[in-house]
Amino acid sequence: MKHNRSEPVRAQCWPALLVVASLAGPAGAVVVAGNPGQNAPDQSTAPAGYEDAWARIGALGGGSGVYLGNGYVLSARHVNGGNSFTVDGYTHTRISGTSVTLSNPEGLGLSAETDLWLNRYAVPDDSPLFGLDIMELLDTALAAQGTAGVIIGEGLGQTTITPVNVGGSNTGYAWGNGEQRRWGEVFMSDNASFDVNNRDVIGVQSFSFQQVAGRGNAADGDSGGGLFFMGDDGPVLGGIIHAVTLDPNQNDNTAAFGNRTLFSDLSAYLDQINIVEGDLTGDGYVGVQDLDLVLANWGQAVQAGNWTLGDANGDGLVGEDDLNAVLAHFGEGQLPAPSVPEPASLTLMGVLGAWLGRRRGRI
Ligand SMILES: [Ca+2]
Ligand SMILES: [Ca+2]
Repeated sequence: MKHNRSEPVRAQCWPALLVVASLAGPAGAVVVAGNPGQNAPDQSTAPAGYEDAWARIGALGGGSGVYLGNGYVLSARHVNGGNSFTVDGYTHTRISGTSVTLSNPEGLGLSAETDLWLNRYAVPDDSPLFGLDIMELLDTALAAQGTAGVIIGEGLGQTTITPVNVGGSNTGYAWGNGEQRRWGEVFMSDNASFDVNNRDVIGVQSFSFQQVAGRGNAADGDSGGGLFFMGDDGPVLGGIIHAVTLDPNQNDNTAAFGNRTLFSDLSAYLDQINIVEGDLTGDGYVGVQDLDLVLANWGQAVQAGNWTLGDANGDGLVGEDDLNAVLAHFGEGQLPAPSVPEPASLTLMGVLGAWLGRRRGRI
């Protein structure tokens, strides 16, 4: 899939405001603003048109996650945990050995790992996620999105629905209790790279949290939640929530007007995420085994969304669309580790590299 990516720009001039470590604390859902003199809207049901995005958000570790399809959930690495992914009270169990921390592109001076995390979960046919197709990803840079986006996270709500003084000269909202899914409207600002626990993220920040009804900002526990935009065929996922900025005098556990939310720009990581479309076997690699699954069930009507029977797109039929899903990403992902022996010398490494090059091209 084609994508454009701007060079990362360091978050500038607000290191004192940049709070990233605090997100390991208690969970909190998106904080929503109201107009002056008015209560904040509830926004704990799906926004119109974004029902498909809403249905994919759940609780994962100390934060949130977005279901991408084929059992895969994308989240922020720093939320940790992740043995389960819970949506609408339904708990999905992680499949052993399917946890992958995504990498940054080489040559940009960034850390090897980024704060993005793919885990794969069993999705039985009584799960609310069963049969959902592959989430469409935005393939252009986030900063180019001048239009409103929607953030959705799962955690604790805000204690007040009217603004309170949360420190300094700012007003905003105090975080509260009561786990729920919530959404808020955001607008994108400049490209910015930031780091969370020393993992660099190519990303962007929102600038839009003001006293305007419906505007949202992330809170503790929203890390790993999604940033969505409206595409031609429904919502598309553009980023993941990682961190927020805080003002120096701001009280703990609050969201103040002017705070920002920091997102990864998934267009920089598309080639690592797109494997979820064609990796039917769940080994993090799209290859001949996945092709075999489609061919073995070719033309069959199967349980809709059962990727283990070759139905990658969840329409209940194994056919051309599923084949195309595999071929479009053939060779992407990381080859399963056991097939790569440890090289004993540089010479052997060169020989091995040549062999691997052929091998990658062939399967
Ligand atoms: Ca595979
Ligand atoms: Ca299909």
